Amino acid sequence: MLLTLIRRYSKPYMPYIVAVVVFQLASTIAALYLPSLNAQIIDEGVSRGDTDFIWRTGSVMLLVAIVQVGTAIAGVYYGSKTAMAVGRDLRRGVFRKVTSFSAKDVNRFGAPTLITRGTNDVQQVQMLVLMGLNFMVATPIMCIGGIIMALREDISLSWLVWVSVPVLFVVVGYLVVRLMPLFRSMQKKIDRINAVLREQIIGIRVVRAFVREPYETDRFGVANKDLTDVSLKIGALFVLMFPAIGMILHLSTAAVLWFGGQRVDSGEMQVGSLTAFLQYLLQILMAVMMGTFMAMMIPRASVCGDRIGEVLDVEPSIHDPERPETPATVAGVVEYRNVTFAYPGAETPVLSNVSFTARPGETVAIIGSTGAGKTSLLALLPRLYDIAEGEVLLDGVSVSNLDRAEITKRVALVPQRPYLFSGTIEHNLRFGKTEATDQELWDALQIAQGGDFVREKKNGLNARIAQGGTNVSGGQRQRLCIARALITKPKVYLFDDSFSALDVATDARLRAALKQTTADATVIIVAQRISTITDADQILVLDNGRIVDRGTHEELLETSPTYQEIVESQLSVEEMA
Ligand code: TTP
Ligand code: MG
Repeated sequence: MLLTLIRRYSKPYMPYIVAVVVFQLASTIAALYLPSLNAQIIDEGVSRGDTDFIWRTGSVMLLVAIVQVGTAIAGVYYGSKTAMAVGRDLRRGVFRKVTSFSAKDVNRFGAPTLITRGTNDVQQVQMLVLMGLNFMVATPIMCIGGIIMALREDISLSWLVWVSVPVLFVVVGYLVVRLMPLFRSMQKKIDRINAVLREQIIGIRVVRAFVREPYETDRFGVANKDLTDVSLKIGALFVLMFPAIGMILHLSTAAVLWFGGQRVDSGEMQVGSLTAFLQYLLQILMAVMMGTFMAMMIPRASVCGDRIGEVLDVEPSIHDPERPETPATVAGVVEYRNVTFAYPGAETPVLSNVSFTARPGETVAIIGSTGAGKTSLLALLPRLYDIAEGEVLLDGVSVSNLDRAEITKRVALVPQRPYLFSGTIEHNLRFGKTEATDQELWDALQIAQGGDFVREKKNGLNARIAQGGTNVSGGQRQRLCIARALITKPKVYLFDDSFSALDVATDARLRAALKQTTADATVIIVAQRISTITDADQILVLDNGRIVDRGTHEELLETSPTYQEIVESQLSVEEMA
């Protein structure tokens, strides 16, 4: 999974990768050459007092050193460029995919983990690509080349290489194996922290209102402690790792000096060879260490790669039809034909056998107790969910055979939980129609009874809106959402309890103004207040996902016990007031 991902996303950067390989190769070979030049200077130059030789070899050495540094820098530069580009593209891939998700797909993962996958997980993969590009070429060459060069300097000390390299490998390998499961669990704990934090920040007002801070603090505390514990365990192993590596390096150095020193004493080896041998041994050990470090990153990054891949591989459960149909008319006739719908994973349907028709110029109202399925019913028209049985038709074509763009052109939904995006009022209003003129915006606001409060704002249309629209009141948010829907001038309006946060007078004014604008449109209103819907052409009484009664206000007053109950309950409330 990780490999497929990396391969797919690094393809456009092949030239960079080739550059990295070339530069790394050059820099490694130069690095391997340096100790041997050094040895020549000491053994052939200094010991013979040959100044000429020292100068000549010295300048070669300087040149090689410059090449080594230059190519190393270039290698790291292109490596970083590639890794960052891969990270950027992966993030973009995850983002694009998630935007194409239906509500069902998002629920399958949950928002927090989608966020972690698009950020932290991508970063882990990016890190591996960076490390991989920086060390992939250098490490094996340094290791093998180092061994060859060391043996060339002195073959009888070679046993030191055969002892120290495996010892280092075993020690670092052991620690890495212990670290891997910890890294894996760390990723889950980060998910958990994100989930808790997100929920608490979004629900902060509720937490305050119910004085749940201590409980929530505890809940976060547990998640935080979990993460801390894992990080501490990882830290403990790292604490072991560095002294262990240091000790092996120092012991090897001591051993080289001890045994090599004896050989120098007996004249079997020259001092320059000894220093060169020492440098090679250290280079080899460093390479082994880096290789193991990298090996350590692979499992963690591959966990992350899998998690990212899971998101990228999702085929969105709702997508545009392959051969979309185009309705003959753009009228806005809505028809539900024997619709039965259940939420994914739910056992019982929330809507059973719902049928009704709403024509242009008509207002259809839906009323029913909470949980009756009103919101669910509206969600089927813009195809937020696909239905199990029956058909939802728009201008005579089933919505599953329409391009979603075609649907949005005709249908505007004012959701029950009005949501605004961070930005300005203007930016939110233009959401459905970017080219709308300022006059259009003001007209829509006027109808939605939001003109006054926007005018009162210091910046008017440019007033800031916080994320989710939390810096305007519930009623103001509803009015802005209504205005946003009006601006698109759709054929079908869906108002899901959109007047609930308005006082009775504003509600009446709004409906009067709406009536003119929506005169030729199809309007489906979900409402709680009977007064909102008395003049509807047709009222559907929804109970437990079924339409139990239908008719006008007057008809229902006579025939529908359920409707009468609702009316009575509201009358008595009003009488009390
Ligand atoms: P809704 O359709 O949301 O009920 P409603 O709009 O009539 O209620 P209210 O007046 O309070 O706005 O929900 C019907 C049932 O569907 C309810 O039992 C909860 C369930 N449901 C889900 O399982 N998932 C969802 O995403 C939604 C919106 C509802
Ligand atoms: Mg609802």
